[in-house]
Amino acid sequence: MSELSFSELVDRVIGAKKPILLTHTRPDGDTVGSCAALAALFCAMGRHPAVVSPDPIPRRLSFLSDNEWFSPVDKYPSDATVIAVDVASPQQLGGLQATFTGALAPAFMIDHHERGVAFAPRFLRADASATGEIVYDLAVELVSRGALTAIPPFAVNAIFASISSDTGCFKYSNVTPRTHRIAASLLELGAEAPEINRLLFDVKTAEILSAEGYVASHVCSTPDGKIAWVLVTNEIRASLGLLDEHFETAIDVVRSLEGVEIAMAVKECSDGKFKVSFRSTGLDVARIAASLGGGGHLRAAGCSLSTKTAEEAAAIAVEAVKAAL
Ligand SMILES: [Mn+2]
Repeated sequence: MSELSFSELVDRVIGAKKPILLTHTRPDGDTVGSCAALAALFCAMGRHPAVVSPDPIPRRLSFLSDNEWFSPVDKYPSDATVIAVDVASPQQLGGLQATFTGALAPAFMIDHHERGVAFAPRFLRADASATGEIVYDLAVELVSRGALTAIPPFAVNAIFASISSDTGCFKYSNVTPRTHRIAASLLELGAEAPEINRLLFDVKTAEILSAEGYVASHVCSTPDGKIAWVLVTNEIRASLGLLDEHFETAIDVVRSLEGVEIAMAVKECSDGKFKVSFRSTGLDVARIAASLGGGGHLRAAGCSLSTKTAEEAAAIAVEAVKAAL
């Protein structure tokens, strides 16, 4: 698959008459925020965009998705321009792969995952902290080319949300000087940063607090305390009356434990496999995840393992980490 230059990307965005934007599975603030921002840009250009997600959008992101663009569509026009946003691999389209094929196959992708797999012509900026940084560049370019008179306020907020989300509120190592410069420009454009950050990071539902409480008291670790993990099975979720989406911050709880260098969350998925997420303070976990058939970023990656139990999946992951340490 070809790699697009930035100007080719802008041409394709301007040429997209009936845009359909796709998020990745288990949608996060970057994929949802970037899609919402792009939808607002398309709308301002007189198009009628739609956003489609393979999984439900978490409630805490409803400030980005509670709008007409995210409402279900009965039938997609066969001449739609389908754009995958922040989707690193075809697997990350989940159940959408079956729908968005043939005439509806993605026309191009916009992404920042260094070890992603291109399944359509791709614009990739691996040094971008979030796909939102690319959407920001796009918005600025659309204005300078005269395709837009200004960046709509909703897009300003959605881009800010996508970047803040993927950088853990500007805390992770993926933050660059450019990330802050873009954030500064967004503030100058009126981004409601305190409220967005409060919604993304400070507000937790009772269910999420309860999930974090469970995780905090069930962290396992190697004797040296450097590798730590938590197991989240269907049985555990059912016994707590919680859903998978309530455990999204589980890995953050694990990594907050003093001395932990590699944190992992092992979660049983609906397909019976176990999804292992990795976070590290320095070790290249993208490589470890790739060796187990997954992928991701240097310090945040994941893979899916077909073991019988969560314990077996954790054991495989721990061995892979130990081998890499
Ligand atoms: Mn992202």
